[in-house]
Amino acid sequence: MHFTLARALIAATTISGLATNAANAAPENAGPNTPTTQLPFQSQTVARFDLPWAIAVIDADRLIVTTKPGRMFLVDHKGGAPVEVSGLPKVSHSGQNGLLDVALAPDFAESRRIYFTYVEPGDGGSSLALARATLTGQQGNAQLDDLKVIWRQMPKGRGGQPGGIIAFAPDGKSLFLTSGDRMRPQTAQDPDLALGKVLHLTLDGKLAPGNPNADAGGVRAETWTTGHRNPYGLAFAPDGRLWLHEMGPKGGDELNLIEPGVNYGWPEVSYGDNYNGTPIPKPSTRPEFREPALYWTPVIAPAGLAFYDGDLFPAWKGTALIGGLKTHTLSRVTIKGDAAHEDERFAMQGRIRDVAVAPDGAVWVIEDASPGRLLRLSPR
Ligand SMILES: [Ca+2]
Repeated sequence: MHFTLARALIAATTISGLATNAANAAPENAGPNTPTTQLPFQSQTVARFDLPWAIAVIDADRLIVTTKPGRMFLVDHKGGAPVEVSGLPKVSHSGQNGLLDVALAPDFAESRRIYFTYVEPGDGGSSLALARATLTGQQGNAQLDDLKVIWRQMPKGRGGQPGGIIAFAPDGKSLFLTSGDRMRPQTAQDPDLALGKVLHLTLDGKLAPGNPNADAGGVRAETWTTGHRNPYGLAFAPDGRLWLHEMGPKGGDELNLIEPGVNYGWPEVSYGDNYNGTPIPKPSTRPEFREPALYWTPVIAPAGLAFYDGDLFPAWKGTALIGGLKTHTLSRVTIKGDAAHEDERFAMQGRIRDVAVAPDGAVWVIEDASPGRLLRLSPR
């Protein structure tokens, strides 16, 4: 009992230490976590797609699925086969590029508006684009109307790692968008390029008021945070704070608490090394860059991020669900203050590309494969 008390006192001291020096707290490496095959859920395969990329939940039964080659589908898991949505723009599909994220507008119930991202072809290569459209049609027939590209990354160029994740502010009045470095690492530190950044925009894709450099104009004004490599996860926690994960190079995948004006260090620092084996300075050597809350070496290749707020898995309440492309897993991460801990990692037998939580508490995931499964997870 005394031992427990002593441990509790040490823990309390450590936590207060973290609170006073959050930016420089040494993060935990979750890389050694071992996947469990003792799954607390059953997986129902609802549909299969060619390279599905993102899912957006409409209600307990219906969701939208994008595929990287450029198609979009409506799924009703109590209805028939998926219905293809027509009216999509031409996308540049190659490697990691293609049709990317999809998200319901905050007022979707009334407006039927959706937002989506894709890699747009054009002179000089391709670039990330954010579009908005109205989803119309009945069962068996769906299309996008009033399609408008509301934000474009310029200039166009080459390379994968596009980012492209959309997260709406909790008040529904603005949005956050991740952009990857397109495999040109130094761009992530260039304040005039919308690469390797989190951007904060209005619902019309314009500069959102209150940004840290709102008076600077151009990309600088749109930028919320700097120094990201390839973020495929962005979501608000139940307490209203914004979290992002991003893929590292050889090692050093990161989970980051996103705060305005902060520089997260890529490519100057990383817990990983370059693919050719040359080392990258570690974050502790450059205190001007924010440490991740958690990192993974070896990597999981994180994709998809959703905070569980349902009732079907009571033990998961408030925790983050993260897919692992490389590890074929679904991770569950608990966040306490500014620290994060990977509680468990479920073996999924597939490259998990996105994860979402439905209003009935079921968890939906998709698999990066052709065909790739759309799975509904519910308690055993
Ligand atoms: Ca970093």
